[in-house]
Amino acid sequence: MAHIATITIAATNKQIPVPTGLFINNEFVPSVEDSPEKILAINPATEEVICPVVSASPRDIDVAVKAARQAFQTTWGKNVTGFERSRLINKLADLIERDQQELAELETLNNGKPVKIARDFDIGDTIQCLRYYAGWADKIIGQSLEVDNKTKLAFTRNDPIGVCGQIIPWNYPINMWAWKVAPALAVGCTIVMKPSELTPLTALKLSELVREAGFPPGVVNTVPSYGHVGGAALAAHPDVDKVAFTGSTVTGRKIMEAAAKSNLKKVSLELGGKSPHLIFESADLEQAASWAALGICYNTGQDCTAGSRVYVQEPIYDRFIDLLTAKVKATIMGDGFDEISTGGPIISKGQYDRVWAYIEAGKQEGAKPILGGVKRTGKGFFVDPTIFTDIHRDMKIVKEEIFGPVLSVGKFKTESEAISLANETNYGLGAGVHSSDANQCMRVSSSLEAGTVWVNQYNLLSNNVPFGGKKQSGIGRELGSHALAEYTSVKAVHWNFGEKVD
Ligand code: TXE
Repeated sequence: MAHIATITIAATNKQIPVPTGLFINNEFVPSVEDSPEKILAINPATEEVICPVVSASPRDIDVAVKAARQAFQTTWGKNVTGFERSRLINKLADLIERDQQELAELETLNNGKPVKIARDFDIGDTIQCLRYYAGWADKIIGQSLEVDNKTKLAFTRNDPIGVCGQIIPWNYPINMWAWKVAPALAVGCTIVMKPSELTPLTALKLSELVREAGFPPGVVNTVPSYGHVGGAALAAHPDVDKVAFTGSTVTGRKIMEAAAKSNLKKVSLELGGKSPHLIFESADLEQAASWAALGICYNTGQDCTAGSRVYVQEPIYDRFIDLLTAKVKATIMGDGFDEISTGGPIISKGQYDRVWAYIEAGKQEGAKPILGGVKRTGKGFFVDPTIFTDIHRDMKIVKEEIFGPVLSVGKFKTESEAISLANETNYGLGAGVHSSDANQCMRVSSSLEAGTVWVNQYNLLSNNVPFGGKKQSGIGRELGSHALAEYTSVKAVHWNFGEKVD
């Protein structure tokens, strides 16, 4: 197979060359296997195949890990200054900014999200994320600690942890790439990145930019592969020092197990959620309805912090439902190349079937669909936003992550009831509170069991603010200075400048 596919974007009639090999040591190479597996990249809006891509086997993963190890020990790791790491990461951000339109169109083709959203939000945030961590690269500092004033001093160094396996999902392919790559590069780690088999194209395109930016060979390696093949091999690899993962809780568990059974590599996991959104009677209802609609419709609900459970205080319930329904109705799930689309299709046939199984379960278990819940005909994995009322805590749609635009709305009487409904989940990723009573916002936000709480807004993140989950939503934190700790290993040096022993 040639290692470049020329892809035509029908909507713009543009041709984009996309590498389709494995990116190892700054080259796009074939698999070491005689007859390698292939991944078919698909456009979820049309169900058409975009192009085949090489899928890494466990032996390919081993080659990539060796390249990353070699780079860590020679050109990167402790052999490069923070100033140089910063310069290269900034250069990469500049190149992504230069190519943002092309990257956005490729993201839309393979993921389905609207081009404008891909460019202005996903890629805009990616550029900022890289620049944020470029700023940290020359500020990785340790501590100097008093042990015994006269004869002893200890100090700490935050060493790069080493070779990092990074396994990312398909809902924000470029964004998740940046969240993982930027802090790892900033501290001096080398990377073997496995993008999702559903969305391998932009990670490969970004790899070209890594090379153009001037990173030494082996610092970033990209190995598209199926999860149970390349992902599992990476998680179990004895020479990978850390694995960072975003995806389902089920897979997160497997990754932790593989890490434990192999070399006890460090693990960070950003997993699923069933995030609650509490609307109190003093809230600005128009605003609360807008944020709640965005909470479930953004990225077609394929969002780990999707606000998929909304609980409304009884006196305002009817009015809120009317406002919410109107806002959700205004969302248009369409082809991402169509200017009027505010959301795209579901990523794949598998995920589409999964979302529909939940909608059917909701109906069967007695929840009332007040919007959506009807299948479209025609091509593309489109699901219109669906709102269920008359829900009960034991229903599947209330308990499990759906990962589609499917919202459950319930009622509560008191603040304490709202908090206990919100926390009634194994997950703990995000939560929202809407109220104009500041004391109530403070009380409720401190009682919510979630890694992120939004007050009078929802789903907005910032590269300098940590993000991650409690309970079964994950381990560790991404973004902010917290992410640096995920990629470093603290070394304590005890120094004796006076004490003698006999
Ligand atoms: O996820 P997987 P799937 C949730 C969401 C969704 C469900 C299933 O609820 O409906 O997961 O989606 C790689 N060892 N989220 O099946 O399997 C895989 O190749 C190592 C939440 O797509 O977790 C991909 O790169 N890696 C979420 C990545 O894991 C493995 C985002 C994610 O796939 C592997 C996506 C294995 N054994 C789904 N098996 C979020 N938190 O944002 C798979 N992978």
